[in-house]
Amino acid sequence: MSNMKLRLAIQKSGRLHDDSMRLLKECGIDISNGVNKLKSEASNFPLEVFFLRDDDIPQYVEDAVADIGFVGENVVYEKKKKIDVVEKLGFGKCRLSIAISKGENYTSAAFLQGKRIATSYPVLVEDFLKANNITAEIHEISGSVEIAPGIGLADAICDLVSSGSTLFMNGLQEVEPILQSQAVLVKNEQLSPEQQAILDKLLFRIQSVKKAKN
Ligand code: PRT
Ligand code: ZN
Repeated sequence: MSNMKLRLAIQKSGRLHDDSMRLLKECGIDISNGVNKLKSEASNFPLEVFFLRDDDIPQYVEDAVADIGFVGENVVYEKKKKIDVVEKLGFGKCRLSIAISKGENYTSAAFLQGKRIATSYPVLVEDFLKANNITAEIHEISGSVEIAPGIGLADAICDLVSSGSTLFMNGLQEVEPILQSQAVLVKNEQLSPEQQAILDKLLFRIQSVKKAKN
């Protein structure tokens, strides 16, 4: 028997962490999750888990520092790394949407022509604008995007939405979802047959867990 382990990258802390750990547990995989640990090994499955910032996961998987990762589709498609999306995981559901001030009237994407849009997702917003033949100014900001219109920094924002209450509390209305997102399993494009065999076992368990929930 080989002692090869598949290396999985998951979010260290944040919205996807607990659900990622729970999914592994439901797959019958035991991982000790020491606080402040960078990595951990499963005791009963050939898996090593790396705890990382979600934004870094696509790069680590492309570079084969990790073989697979659990990460939001929003991050996968924003980063445009050469990795494969293998399986939807059913948690971390949200949408990336354009939002504008409550009083304003949005009838189509043409509303955005010549406007300033604040976002942490410049690549996905640019794709959306191009697809709609619109020219607008994108202001990339890393957090608290929803306050941008209120302080005069932007005419519109593009941010993740789940319940909608953040938008509501900031006097904004969601007008255009541009991407539906959830956590997915991604993999490096060049797994060895041995690594792929371990992944297939993991996928079989993940699919069983998903089926049991339906
Ligand atoms: O530290 P690290 O870089 O790893 O974490 P992070 O702060 O970048 O990400 P984190 O933990 O906030 O989110 C991780 C992932 O969770 C995202 O990339 C999405 O794939 C997913 N996800 C699901 C969400 C949400 N739902 C969500 N609602 N990520 C963020 N939000 C934020 C949103 O940005 C806005 O500020 O929640 C607010 C809106 O929520 P509602 O319910 O008020 O609409
Ligand atoms: Zn992040």
